[in-house]
Amino acid sequence: MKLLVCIAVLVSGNLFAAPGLEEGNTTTGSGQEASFPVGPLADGPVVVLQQQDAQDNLLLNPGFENPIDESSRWVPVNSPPIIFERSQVNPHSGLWAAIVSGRELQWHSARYGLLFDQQIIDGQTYQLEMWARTGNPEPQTLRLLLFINDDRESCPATLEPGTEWCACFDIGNPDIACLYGLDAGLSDSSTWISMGWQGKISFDGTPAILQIYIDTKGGEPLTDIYLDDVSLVSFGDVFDDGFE
Ligand SMILES: [Ca+2]
Repeated sequence: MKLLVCIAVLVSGNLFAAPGLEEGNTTTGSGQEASFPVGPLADGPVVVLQQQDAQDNLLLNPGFENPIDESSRWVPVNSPPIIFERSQVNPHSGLWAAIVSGRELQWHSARYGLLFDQQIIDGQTYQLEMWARTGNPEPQTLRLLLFINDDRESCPATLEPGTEWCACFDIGNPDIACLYGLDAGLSDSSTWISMGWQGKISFDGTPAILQIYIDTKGGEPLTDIYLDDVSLVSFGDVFDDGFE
């Protein structure tokens, strides 16, 4: 079993050795959720993972306490008009949060590119959490999303447990990418909410884009989005535990 696991890791690792794995080339206007078909709800069993199995947070500058500079894995989509910067207005923790402003469409946000550091291994289990709030006093729904552009051209028949919906659409050239709704919650300008998901991240072929982000459900008003305390931890290949 050890040998099999090692082979799986090596093969998966090669996914990220290919050239052209550029993050952030999603400057397309076709990604509005309003026109998405909504896939089936996941109804499988939920695997409850123990925190002590988790490794450290894989994400850089997760609380935005350091400047957003050229080393940042966050990509503002689209910029302009999107502005992604730090803010000291009511952070969730520490002195700083991040703010996405200038949104003109629902899908306008800042996305964390997970391919930069080659940390996601195909088929392994991860736990994701983001804290967020809106910039408006009236409550609005925020959505936690996983965006994958690989060889898949339609939603999987069975969604990973905990995934609320899937939508695949043409991002141009033509090229089909899929968006997965991981969590959602009501927020307003004074209410930070935690959105999270845990499950297996899998690819069909080599992913060209692998991003996590938060946007708003519905249209106007297109509120600013504040982000803070983002984490992604790996649980590895949980189904091999205890069999080695
Ligand atoms: Ca912070």
